[in-house]
Amino acid sequence: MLTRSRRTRGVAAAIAVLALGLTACSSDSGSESKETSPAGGDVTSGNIKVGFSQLGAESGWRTANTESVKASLTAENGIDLTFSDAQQKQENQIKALRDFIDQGVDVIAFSPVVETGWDEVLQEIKDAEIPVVLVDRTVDTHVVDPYVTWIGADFEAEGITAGEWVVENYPDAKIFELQGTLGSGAQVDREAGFDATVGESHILGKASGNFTRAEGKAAMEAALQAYPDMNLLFAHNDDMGLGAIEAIEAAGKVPGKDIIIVTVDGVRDGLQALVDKKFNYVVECNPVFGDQILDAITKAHNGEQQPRKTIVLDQAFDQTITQAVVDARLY
Ligand code: GYE
Repeated sequence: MLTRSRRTRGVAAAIAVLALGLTACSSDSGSESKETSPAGGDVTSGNIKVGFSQLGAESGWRTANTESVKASLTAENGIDLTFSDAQQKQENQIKALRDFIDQGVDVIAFSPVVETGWDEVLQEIKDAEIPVVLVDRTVDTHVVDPYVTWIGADFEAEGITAGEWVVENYPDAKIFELQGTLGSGAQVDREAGFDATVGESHILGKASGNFTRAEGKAAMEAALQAYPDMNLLFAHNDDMGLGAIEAIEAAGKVPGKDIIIVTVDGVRDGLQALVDKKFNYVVECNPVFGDQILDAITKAHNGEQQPRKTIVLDQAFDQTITQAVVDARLY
């Protein structure tokens, strides 16, 4: 039997993100980095040793999430952090997790790039009796109780919210869907929620843009050729939608008019595109939940009870958004 962590749509279960304030962090070169104390020395005694495997740096969302994690998992907050960036490669992530086991960290936190393929390493972590805090994306594994708690967004609800807006405003839409990284929780669930809401018959075609601007642009260029009737794009994140704008303009069409654009995330550049009337609707996915990750890690280390899942609350924006809202955005 597969055990799969499914999210409920219940807003009652949702806990709003209260974490505020980002600090600037130098971007990671892609490999492991040891966070040090302000004085520059390694932080050790008394702190909780945490290995955090981030899946990559593919999007504005991911950059903001990494900044939030690094701002919260500090020596001052009782954490000795080893941070590792897997550059969207599962094999890099599995290697980082094995390194964390070898280092004897107290808690492992990670955001899995795709849902499957974790059975072996999760079992190894379990055998080493290291608690796992799952961040953002989800896993699909045979391992029983693979993690203590999961914190992330309700991706299926995000897809449904996007789909409901389309059904209400463009009931006859001919849709092209730019998918995120294939097999990731964010792709699988956003697509399921959206497709079920708008109805498969409205979807002309789909292709993955791997959650990046460059691949989103390339996939959109091909789609504009393949589906000349397309009049609405649903992109699984802002970055791919922003890449698509370039492809649409290069093809002599007007984004936001000839092709209506609906995206997920709500990073500053995405919301700016909404103010500029190039995007039409953006479903938020809030990446700033480092404080909740800190709380979950501390509780996991102390063996305290905590909810099995915490859903980060999202909202949605249309073109009535003001420049002031965009300017006040934290990420
Ligand atoms: O929407 C996208 C990022 O997993 C929620 O990953 C995250 C997604 C986010 O690349 O921009």
